[in-house]
Amino acid sequence: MTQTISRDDVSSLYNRPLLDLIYEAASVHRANHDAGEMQMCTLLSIKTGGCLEDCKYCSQSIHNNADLEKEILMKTDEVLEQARAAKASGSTRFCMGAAWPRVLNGKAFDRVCDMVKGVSDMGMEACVTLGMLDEEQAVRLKDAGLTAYNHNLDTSEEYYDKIITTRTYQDRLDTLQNVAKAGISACCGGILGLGETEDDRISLMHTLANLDPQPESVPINMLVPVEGTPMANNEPLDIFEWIRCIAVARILMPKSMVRLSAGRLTISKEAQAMAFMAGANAIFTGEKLLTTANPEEDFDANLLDELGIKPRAPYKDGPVTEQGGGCNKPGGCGCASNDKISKETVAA
Ligand code: SAM
Ligand code: DTB
Ligand code: SF4
Repeated sequence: MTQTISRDDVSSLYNRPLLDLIYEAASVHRANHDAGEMQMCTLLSIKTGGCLEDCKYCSQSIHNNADLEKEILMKTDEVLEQARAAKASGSTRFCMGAAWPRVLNGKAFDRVCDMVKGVSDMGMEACVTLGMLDEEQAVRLKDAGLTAYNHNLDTSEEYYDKIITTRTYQDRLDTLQNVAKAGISACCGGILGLGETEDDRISLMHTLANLDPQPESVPINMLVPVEGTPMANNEPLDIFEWIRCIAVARILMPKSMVRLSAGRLTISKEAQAMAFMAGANAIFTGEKLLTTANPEEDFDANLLDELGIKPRAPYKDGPVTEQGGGCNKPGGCGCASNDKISKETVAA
């Protein structure tokens, strides 16, 4: 059971001078993780476009007018080929996304379970993001070898209906609960730059930090403005506000992986380095996210090299740090693997 964190405490934390915040976040990072390691994840859109939800930022919604080629669910073999390529280029987590509002039982879901099994059997951490699901479906994914289920809250509860009207905040929380009940780790975060206020960002951080268990990983997406969506011309968010959120996430969720997700393509290497200092310890690599571009592999390899950061091994390889962190059990316990943990690692 996580301890409740008050909204006022999150607000005071958020409003601390930026450099103090980064200093504290860096200390929390170092106490809970190996700050010299970065988790490398690769994304693949396994079913693209045609989504019935009306998320105002998304290229894949039928309610928007993005110039996007729709694609039916990929074949398992094709997906596993891409997973193998991602592994060969140093990625340890493979995240498969489908533009579905929710999971429906049937052949398509059976196929996704096969993909999860295939990725897991390859020794990679498998993650999927398939929209809402029930507990039974979550159990099937777990049995197939799923490491984590990505389901974002996206923004604050207060701002949510300005962004999405076809499902509620509570729908999202219910799916997260089904994921937790099935014993799967949650990857849950949000998007910055949707036109939300500072209060909304505080509220999002407050909700994320009070999830029980806390998410195994917290993707921090910066809006990628997509032509044809209502958010195409949003004012870019101040980069220090992005870094502030990363630091707050690190302090409030010390054991979670904090992942720089969408939006890195337009963020300078200096700002990304500052985000790593503030506790971010995972990135999506590869030239494409789901439907939009990501930095080239060389850019990331050079950046990590310049900063002296090494790619981290998958949880499946056993403990990855002496200090723990990155546990793949719901809520994280400081261990790095289910059955290869030592008592010392858990206690650390
Ligand atoms: N349909 C599923 C869902 O929404 O849960 C999974 C796929 S959805 C594309 C995964 C996440 O990507 C969203 O929750 C959102 O946080 C992020 N995302 C989508 N489009 C984005 C954009 N243009 N900029 C930043 N983040 C975006
Ligand atoms: C998450 O929070 N961000 C990733 C992953 N989870 C699935 C997706 C980012 C998508 C960015 C827009 C696109 O490429 O379509
Ligand atoms: Fe559909 Fe997910 Fe895009 Fe929303 S974010 S429109 S649910 S694919």
